[in-house]
Amino acid sequence: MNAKLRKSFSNLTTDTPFLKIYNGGTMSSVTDRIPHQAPLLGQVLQEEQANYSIPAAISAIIQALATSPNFMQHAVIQTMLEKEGKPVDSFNATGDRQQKLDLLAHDFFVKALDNTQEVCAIISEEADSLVPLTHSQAPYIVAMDPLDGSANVPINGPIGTLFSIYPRRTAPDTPLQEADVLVPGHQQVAAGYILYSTAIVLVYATPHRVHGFTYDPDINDFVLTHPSIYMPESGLTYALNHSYLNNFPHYIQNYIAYCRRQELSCRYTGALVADFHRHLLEGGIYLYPPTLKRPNGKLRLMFECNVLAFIAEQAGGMASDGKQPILQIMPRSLHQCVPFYIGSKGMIQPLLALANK
Ligand code: AFP
Repeated sequence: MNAKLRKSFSNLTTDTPFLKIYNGGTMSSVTDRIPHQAPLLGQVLQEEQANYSIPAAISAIIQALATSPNFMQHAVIQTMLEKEGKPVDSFNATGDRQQKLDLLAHDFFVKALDNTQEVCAIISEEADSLVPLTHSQAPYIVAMDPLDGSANVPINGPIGTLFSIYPRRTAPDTPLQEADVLVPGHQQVAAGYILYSTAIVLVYATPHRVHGFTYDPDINDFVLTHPSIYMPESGLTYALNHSYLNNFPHYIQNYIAYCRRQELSCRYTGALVADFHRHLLEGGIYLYPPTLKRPNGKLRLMFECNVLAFIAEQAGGMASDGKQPILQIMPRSLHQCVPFYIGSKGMIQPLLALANK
């Protein structure tokens, strides 16, 4: 520890606020490192419970999902060490090649959520149908994409996990059916994502606020680094796969021409979570339009679009399929895909004006 920092620590007493943040941390463990002034995930969730009546079960579910950093980092590293980053011969319900890591991540989250005893079933991008959990009477259903951007794993690019929490609509003693979870995204009570990149970040939204946290490996916890996020009205980047440009509808081609005239930068990582995170913080727009090969686009309404649309709307942004707000779409099937446009209001609105001309 440098002399200046040591001096500032010598003035500390056990009543100093940041020491209390460590709940049980000792003087010796905290003096080994620069202190956080900011609260931890559990504390923020507790505050949401107290001030906004967010049910304790929602906190428990988010905290269970937040246990993934160690697992995910080890699983990715192990995959690379064992040269198992290459795809295996298995496909999920929408025909994407599944990597071993996709399935490991799915299993990890199923166990973590089952342990909360608050979730009666999961729907997952990696499972063809509803996955019932042990506590069949529990009040919530979680929709998730356990591993977004799996094609980035072999090149050590960013990857993510997306999740939505829905209240169970049917009586606890009735058997749950797939139709029970096919509800529009505005019925989510919370949604979020974890972005695994050089640092690991967790963002969650409730109907009240959107908060961002950064994982601190020294304390194995998430620290509040981005309180009450508001998505800027506009930004300097757009994200889409340019190689399909000639296959996009004309209004999309016109919109991209407009972006290029404004000299906006194109930034596309191959992981929706990473592209969205940039736009959430700095403004921008992400587009996955219909193509000839994929007339409904590639992204799944229940596992990707609804999650991010909920976060975007709570943060002042917008999400649409070109015709209606994403959160209003009544899903027809678990793995339904929809065209997807999401980002800053000031960038989505001109796109919708072109779409509806
Ligand atoms: P994978 O999880 O199969 O890698 O797909 C990632 C994704 O769903 C989304 O995160 C990307 O933005 C998008 O697909 C990339 O798709 P294209 O390769 O068709 O551009």
